[in-house]
Amino acid sequence: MTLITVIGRGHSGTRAISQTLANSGVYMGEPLNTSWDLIPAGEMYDACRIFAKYVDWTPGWGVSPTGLEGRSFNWSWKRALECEIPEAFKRRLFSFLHTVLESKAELKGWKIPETTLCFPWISRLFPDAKYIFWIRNPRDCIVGSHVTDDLNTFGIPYDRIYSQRGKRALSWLYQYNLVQSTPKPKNWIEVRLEDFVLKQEETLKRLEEFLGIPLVRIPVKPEVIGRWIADEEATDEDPNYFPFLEPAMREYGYEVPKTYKTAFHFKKEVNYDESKMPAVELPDILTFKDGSKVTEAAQWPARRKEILDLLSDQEYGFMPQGRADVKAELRESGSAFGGKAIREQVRLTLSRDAGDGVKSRKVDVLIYRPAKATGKVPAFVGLNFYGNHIVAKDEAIFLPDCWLSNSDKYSVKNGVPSEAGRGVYSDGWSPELIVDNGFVLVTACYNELDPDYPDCFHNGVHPLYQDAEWTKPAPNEWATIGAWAWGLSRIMDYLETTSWVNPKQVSVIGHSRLGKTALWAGANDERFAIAYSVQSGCGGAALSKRCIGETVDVITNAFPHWFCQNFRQYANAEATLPFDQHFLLALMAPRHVYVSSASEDHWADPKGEFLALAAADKAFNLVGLPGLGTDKMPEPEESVGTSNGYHIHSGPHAVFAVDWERYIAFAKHQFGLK
Ligand code: GTR
Repeated sequence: MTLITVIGRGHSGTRAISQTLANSGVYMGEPLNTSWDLIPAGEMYDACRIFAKYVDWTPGWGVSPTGLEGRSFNWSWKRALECEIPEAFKRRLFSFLHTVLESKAELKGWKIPETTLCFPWISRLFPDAKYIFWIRNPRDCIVGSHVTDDLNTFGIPYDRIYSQRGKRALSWLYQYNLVQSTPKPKNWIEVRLEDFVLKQEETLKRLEEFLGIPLVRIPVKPEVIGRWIADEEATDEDPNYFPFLEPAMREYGYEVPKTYKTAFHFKKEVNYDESKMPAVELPDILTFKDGSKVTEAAQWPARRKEILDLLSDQEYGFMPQGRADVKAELRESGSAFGGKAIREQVRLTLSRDAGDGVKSRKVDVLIYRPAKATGKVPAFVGLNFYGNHIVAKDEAIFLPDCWLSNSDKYSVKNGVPSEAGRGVYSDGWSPELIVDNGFVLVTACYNELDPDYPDCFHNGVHPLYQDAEWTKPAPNEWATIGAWAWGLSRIMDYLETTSWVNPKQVSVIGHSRLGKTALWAGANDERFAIAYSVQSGCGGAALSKRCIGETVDVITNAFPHWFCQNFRQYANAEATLPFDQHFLLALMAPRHVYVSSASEDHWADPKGEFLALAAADKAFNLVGLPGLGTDKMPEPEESVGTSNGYHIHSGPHAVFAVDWERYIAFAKHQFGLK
């Protein structure tokens, strides 16, 4: 029996060799489509996604115009090459190939373009097969669309690139690199489509020798070669050449252009002009799904649940079900701020068994609590961007060891933090002010919970809820904002066990994307007494339907991992949103919510943030609270509100001590503290 495997990225012209094989008496399985592909391919795709869970990748540091520097092509297949092939993979692959595998034919084989997405395991499972590696000039491959264009579809992370063809080219490169990084099977031949078409006789002779069978000559069309030359759809943003293809092209003897143009940048025009704003009609917080009206406080829990389910389903994804174990270990403690505070550094280990063994993730939490406090005191809990050491100039704080993005301001180079970052954002966290006012500050770096880049949900806390069969998120499964918010709740689990936090007086707070996170944490976890949104903007406090500043389209393209997939359907279709962000703020009723904006932060649409909070009053009023109590936006530096609060500082997208003074005053007021 001879088994023949054709491998080659989609659009390599593998149809030509499959047809040749099929016409030469090789059984290729069934049913086959017109490209001689085995169908349906669902099981094969899922098999590829299981392989992808064994691929490691770190994002690059920014985008450069050439598309080379700053970009990461560093996928690592070490784990995939060394691990035992998972049963879940084998089951899916064998089920996809069953007609071929069960056939008694003397000559059989298959062609699956997606083989190049899991080649190391295919070659290990079929070491004796004859492998035909089909190559084609990548410039021709990327002119047309293919199911593998966006590697994310198959669970493989990559540097964001907005160009469609850029995505395709990266996918080409990935598949090529993966094949190159795999030990070659003993029966291996490489064939260029160009040679098959232009030098058919010579090429088929080589193939006949390799396979040991005669092959029929099928008609070939020379015009399929160099089709990029007539490519009229090429633009600067979607060209048919990318410089990162060069090494592979040289290796296979394809000519590399001397000059080329690429435009990687995503220049999306956003609107800041209210006169150009679409008409905004806000869905009513107090109307049930079935159209009936919510008229009394007793109905609020039911309506609240409907809203929470709606936002889970359509925007942030549902939080996972089932408890995770939280273990706390005190790593360090000492005195800080001249004896006014006790500093504690606690490592939380979050663990869970999703059905295939316990997985865990650690989170290093920094705590400052008032030294003179007797009994349990209120607390602020919030995630930080660059590590706990940025919060205070305190030598004792451990530098973070999680993934970090590069930043000059926070002194992170090539992902490594440095001493110079200590206390860089102490104004924005104001730990001493917090402690002086009798509050505890609790913080951790958000990347510990889920590194802030699109990784197809393989890292961070998501795997705690994925078993060996998990292949891809459902369209309404939790995403990265969900993971961060979930982590805040786990920190809350820990705080409830301490002797020094009053669990009824814990506020959750966050800036920008972490402000979105704080609101979502408060919405899901009713233990948080107050949620503070600081310049959270689109997907946070700001109304999406206004389309001022950042929009659903922009945010879901730039940060596809923050929201669940369902949210993307509202990109450029905000009018069809069955909710807006006032629903999110309303979820804090009957508790409290505080929104703060910045006058120069047009990207976050300060007015849209204020209007959402004002519109949420309906829910608070229903349960007998005054809420914000005004729909007149205050001037900068003026605070408004009663049971909810709002202020806008004059200045940029940032947090200052003067903001903290207001947050603290608001919490004291709500908690009846002096
Ligand atoms: C921006 C993003 C905003 C905001 C901000 C931040 O790039 O567009 O939604 O969240 O990042 O988190 O600093």
